[in-house]
Amino acid sequence: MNKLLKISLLSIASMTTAYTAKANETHHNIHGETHHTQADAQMKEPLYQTAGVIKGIDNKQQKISISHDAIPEISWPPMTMNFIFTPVAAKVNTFKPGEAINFSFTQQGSDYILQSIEVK
Ligand SMILES: [Cu+2]
Repeated sequence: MNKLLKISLLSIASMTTAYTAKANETHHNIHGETHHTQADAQMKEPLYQTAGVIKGIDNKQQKISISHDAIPEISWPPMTMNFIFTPVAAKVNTFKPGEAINFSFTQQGSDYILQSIEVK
């Protein structure tokens, strides 16, 4: 009886360990997946580099409005438009409207994702 109890406690312990290991694995998978997706997106989606002036920053929507120069690669004239700044949010928060910037972005569906931003 005592032995049986020990065995069942042991199996609970190993189940817990297995569960923890699985949770860690999942956690790593999530991270791996994220990196993989980003790397994939960067390989699949071309990165466009241009310059512009910040018109506004909407922290709630994670969008930055930029009046950008023409982008010949995609036949864009100069215009003011929104970019999603989620991947570089920490950096965007140090900028202010009116600042001249160099920046890069990728397109994902109908969204334009800011990938880098620097003061000119
Ligand atoms: Cu545009």
